Amino acid sequence: MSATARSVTVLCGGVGAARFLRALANVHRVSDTTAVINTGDDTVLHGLHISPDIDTVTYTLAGAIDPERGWGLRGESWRAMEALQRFALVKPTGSEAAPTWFNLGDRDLATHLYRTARRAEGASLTAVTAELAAAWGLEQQLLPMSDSVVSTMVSLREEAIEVPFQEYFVKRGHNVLVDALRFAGAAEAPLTQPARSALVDSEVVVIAPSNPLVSIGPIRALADVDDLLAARRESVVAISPIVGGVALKGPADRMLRELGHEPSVVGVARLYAEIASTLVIDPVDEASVAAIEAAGMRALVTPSVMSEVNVGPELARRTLAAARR
Ligand code: FO1
Repeated sequence: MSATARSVTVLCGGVGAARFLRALANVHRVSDTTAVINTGDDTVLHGLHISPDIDTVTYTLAGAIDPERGWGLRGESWRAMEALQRFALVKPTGSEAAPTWFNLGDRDLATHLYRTARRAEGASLTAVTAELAAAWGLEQQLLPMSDSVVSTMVSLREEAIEVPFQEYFVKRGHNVLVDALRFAGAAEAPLTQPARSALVDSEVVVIAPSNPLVSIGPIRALADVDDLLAARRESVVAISPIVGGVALKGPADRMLRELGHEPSVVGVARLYAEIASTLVIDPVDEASVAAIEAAGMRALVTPSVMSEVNVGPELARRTLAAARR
């Protein structure tokens, strides 16, 4: 499947993007929907290739996500993780074996086993992601942003070290001050051909309500992406993940502040003004419309908190309409 004049492409992080794609399925053909998904969060643990944002999107669209956590599978068991605890006492100092700070459910492990085995056979991440989506019966085209390794690295102020994203987010509970971000490998990582086609040929591009710095940032750091989006800016619409100065999920508000951005819809508009024409904001932020326009974007005011009943499909419908105006 390739992008067509009727298709919609969504730039995605994890939970917020997954919920938007689920809502979009009510108002747009799923077979004409492409998700280009951040892989800067990917990690290797136990020798397994784990792609958290791809899996969050896949499980959510399949109706299999754990709704409270927003990651992993619903009704999951944790026998493998419990069994790993046995080795904690015998593990030599300095060994990285059997980490238990990153929780992999028993059935979720099957996804990582399959991805890792297929990668070892030489399959690209794009191919494996499509196979996993097909296994869950999905019709959307799910694409990793690149087949090359890109790693989001986070500089921690107090410890004065740089760590891979999951060591910041999960190991430290994103509870520490951040100094800087780096997307290692991004400058040399090409967009895949299907991802490029999705960005160039689709009718509409939506930037999902994901963290602009660590979810959308790695996608934008790939060569050409900002230029491709800027060239079609009129049909690119972003949905703010910040509502009333607070992140819908995760540490985006704190991270924006710590990295010198305003943790508000206006701060989000300043980050996206060069690549998107419209910012979708919740009525809570209506007073910021003039400031968003001053930052160079139109504002579309519509309820955007998708955990509230019936909000998602109307948000999706109005977002598409804004891109087509
Ligand atoms: N997030 C956590 O806060 N703790 C975990 O133990 C954890 C495990 C995990 C396993 C598989 C997976 O696909 C995601 C997982 N996540 C976990 C979520 C994930 O690491 C983050 O939410 C994203 O990387 C941020 O987008």
